[in-house]
Amino acid sequence: MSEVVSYEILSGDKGGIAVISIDNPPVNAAGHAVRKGLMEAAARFNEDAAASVAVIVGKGRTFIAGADIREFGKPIMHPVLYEVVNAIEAVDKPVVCAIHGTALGGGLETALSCHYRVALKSAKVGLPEVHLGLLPGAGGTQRLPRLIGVEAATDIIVSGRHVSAPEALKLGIVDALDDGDDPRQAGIDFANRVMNENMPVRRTSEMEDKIASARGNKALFDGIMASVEKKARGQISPIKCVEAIKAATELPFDEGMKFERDAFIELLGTEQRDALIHAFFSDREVGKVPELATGAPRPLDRAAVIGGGTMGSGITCAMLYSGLPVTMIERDEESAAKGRANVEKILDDGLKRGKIDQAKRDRLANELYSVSADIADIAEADIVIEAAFENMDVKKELFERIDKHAKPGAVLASNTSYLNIDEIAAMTGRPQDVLGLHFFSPAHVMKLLEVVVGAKTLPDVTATGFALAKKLRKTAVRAGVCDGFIGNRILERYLTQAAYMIEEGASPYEIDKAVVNFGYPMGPHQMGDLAGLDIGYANRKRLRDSGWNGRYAHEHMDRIAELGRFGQKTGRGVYIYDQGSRSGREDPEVLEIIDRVREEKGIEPKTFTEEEIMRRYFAAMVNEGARIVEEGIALRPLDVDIAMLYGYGFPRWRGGPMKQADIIGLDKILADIREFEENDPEFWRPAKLLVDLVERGENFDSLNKKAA
Ligand code: 3H9
Repeated sequence: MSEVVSYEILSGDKGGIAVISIDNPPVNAAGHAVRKGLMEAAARFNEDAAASVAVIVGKGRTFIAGADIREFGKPIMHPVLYEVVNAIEAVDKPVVCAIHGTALGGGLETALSCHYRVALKSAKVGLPEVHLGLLPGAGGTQRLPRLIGVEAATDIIVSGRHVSAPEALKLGIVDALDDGDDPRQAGIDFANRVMNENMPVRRTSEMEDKIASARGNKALFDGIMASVEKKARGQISPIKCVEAIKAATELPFDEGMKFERDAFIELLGTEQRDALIHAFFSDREVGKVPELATGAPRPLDRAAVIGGGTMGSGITCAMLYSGLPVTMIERDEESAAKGRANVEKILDDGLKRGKIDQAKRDRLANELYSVSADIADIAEADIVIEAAFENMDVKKELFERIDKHAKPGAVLASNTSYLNIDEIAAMTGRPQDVLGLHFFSPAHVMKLLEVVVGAKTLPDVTATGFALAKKLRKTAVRAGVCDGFIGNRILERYLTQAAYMIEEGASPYEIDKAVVNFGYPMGPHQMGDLAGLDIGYANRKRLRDSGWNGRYAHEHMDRIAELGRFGQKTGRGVYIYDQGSRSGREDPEVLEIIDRVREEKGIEPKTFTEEEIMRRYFAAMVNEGARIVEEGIALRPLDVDIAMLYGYGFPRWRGGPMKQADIIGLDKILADIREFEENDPEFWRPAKLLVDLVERGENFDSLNKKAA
């Protein structure tokens, strides 16, 4: 047999059992060798007089995790998976699939083509192709509705979610659960049952009952399509999924398979597929940083957080949820009580949302969490995270005190979002133990953690930052020291560009609309209103107080904030929020404020198209991203992409700004920058890296590949 698929005969209760095992680590992806091996095994079993039932099972940690994603975009090699699954289903004797780990995508499609399915209780199944810009291309859209009905199948296919084995049993995706932890044995036991109970060959493709009521039901599909279109917001693949499921109800099975196959091939060629697969692999590459090769993480059994405000309490709860005991430090008893109240509010919210139950809420609040007004209580902590006011003097003074009380070997982190970690580290006698851990608000929710590595930070300290992120189920991105690190440095550039455009004639509402239509969940002004306009105001003030005197175009935002209009929390910001409403409406007074600023500056407003707005907004992002890579602040372009995807709402189906720039073409982005540079040379100096890449005919992804 093939190297990755083995075939053996065991004697069962009433005849031979052919055990077909897939062994293609790490996740048994159905690459060419696996497909070929399965095809041969199915043919062999069909002819094999020594076996009356077959079991297909995966070796190692999982059943098949899907098609081999690395093969997408390369020439197609037969047999393709849909040929394989059809061949398995066509076998004349019963085939059982034993599922453990995950049966995802092509893995579940393989299982659906078997005549029976048994799963370990811990297993998960799903069709996550939509997250890769695809649809299930090996019969998933045709077989799953036949097995469990159109509505349940649509939910699973369009959401791409993982379904637990118990739910899969309830829905009818699997026939039985096995209590043990050995999938091979579970498969053999089920095969014996098939023999003992004379269970027949049962082909999913021949099941028609569950789709009968959906056949020709226009209202059903119109409803599904309308809701999917609303959620998809620009994404193609969810729409194609619904079309293929509809085809399952309208066409004979073979024609439905062809419909699905054609749609799959069409999606394979899209930019969205390219972008989403880039995001998939970048998720995994971003954690591969040099320090992890040389430094093992330090212990992480107890933490201390300095500060109980919004950030401090969010970070505390993120750690409590992961099971890490936290001591919170505040400056006096009154602030300590406020800190506790902030933490309890988050935990109560978690309880309300069903994230935790009452017992867990009480254990986290009373056993894992404590608060103190004495900084000496950080003495037991393996990691101390300072989340105090964003002010260099405050932080310096705190780190001097932290240095006095933290135990030797403790990791000392600052949650600064802009400030120089090296200056902070220099206040201690152990700068090698200091790093930045930049959490995003709300810290118990947001996935991104920037791990900021200082000039003297030891590799094992950086490794501890990454280990903490993993424990908290966050995505860590390594960043070097500079004002704003990766994310906020880029944010500052595109917000500045937005402010320039407003000064020149665009309205904040036009900018938000363009950004939302690009795929962001909200525009920068909607975001500002949500976060609180007082934060940006304070940051700008900090910058100007520190002597910065470049071109300034945020006067309108300053004036809005100075009116006490801080956004949603005050009912008014750039938008007006009618009583209790979270979606704002446009405010004519804001437009008047902007008009007044323009008049004072003697600017004659001009109009902007949505395309003009996005070209400038996006080019500002890419140019700064390139500079950040060029300076080594980000290791690779993919680190910039991941930061913007997880911290700033950049649409995943565009892959991140650097990937999107590759897709558009770096020569076009550079041409845009050079065009803008003619009017504003100060802002638009093209990044050297961008110029070099264009000259060499390379792109950002070529840098990712070189670094791999
Ligand atoms: C599909 O099936 C299309 C079909 O409908 C139609 C075809 C015609 N291929 O995530 P991990 C690598 S589309 C290639 O760290 P975990 C991964 O890059 C597919 N490689 O482990 C990593 O490599 P490295 C639908 C893959 O335990 C290593 O395996 N399926 C694939 O945290 C370990 O992965 C999916 O979308 C793959 N399919 O999570 C499922 N999968 O070590 C995608 C993984 O070099 N996979 N790798 O960095 C997953 O969701 C997770 O990997 C899984 C395990 C949950 C399985």
